[in-house]
Amino acid sequence: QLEAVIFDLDGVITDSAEFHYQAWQALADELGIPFSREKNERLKGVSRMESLDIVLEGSGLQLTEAERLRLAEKKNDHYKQMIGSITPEHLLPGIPELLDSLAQRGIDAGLASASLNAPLILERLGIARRFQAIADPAGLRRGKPDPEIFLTAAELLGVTPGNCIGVEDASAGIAAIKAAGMTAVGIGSAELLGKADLLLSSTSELTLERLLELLRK
Ligand code: B16
Ligand code: MG
Repeated sequence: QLEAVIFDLDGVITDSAEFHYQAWQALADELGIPFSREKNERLKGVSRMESLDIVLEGSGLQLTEAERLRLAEKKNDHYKQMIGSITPEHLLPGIPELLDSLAQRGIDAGLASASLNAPLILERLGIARRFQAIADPAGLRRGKPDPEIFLTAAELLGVTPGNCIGVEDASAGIAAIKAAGMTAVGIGSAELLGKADLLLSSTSELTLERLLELLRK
């Protein structure tokens, strides 16, 4: 029986990846190191400091921890400036309808995003109050593919992992959902998300009927 749906943010609820890309690209340009949209793909679902390591990879730059923190902060300041322009129009298709149906049925919505900016983005999207729990990535020891963030969200909601569906657009995220003992829905290509229990090409296909049917099986 479906008790809760636990969502990833970037790539599932909204496309913040484009803003992340622009902020990292600006930082790389300033440092005079190569960066591209292709490399940006590797940053999806990855924490801020780990993302910085990927951006700096092969640059030959030797930085102290303080310098790395300063660069991450600089990128984040720029990113925050950009997400200030997010409005409810930036919600991916089908998401507002799904959140409505969940509320009507009394099924919980949880968030399992690696982003420390997630609460601010949910506010900007106008859906913050739709979520009964938001796992705080700052308090976690391990990132996806570790199940910790999904298990934390389930614990905050007081639900059984086996009665939860997790929705993700990254392969590490699907692995995290499965490791948590939840049912995984992937948004994207089979190439990347082959391990998902249900694969959809767009969030517009993400309906409550489909999710209920998935747990009935
Ligand atoms: P922040 P998700 C992730 O969000 C992004 O996909 C990833 O690119 C980003 O580095 C990470 O959040 C941390 O974000 O710098 O805002 O803390 O996909 O887990 O919702
Ligand atoms: Mg994501």
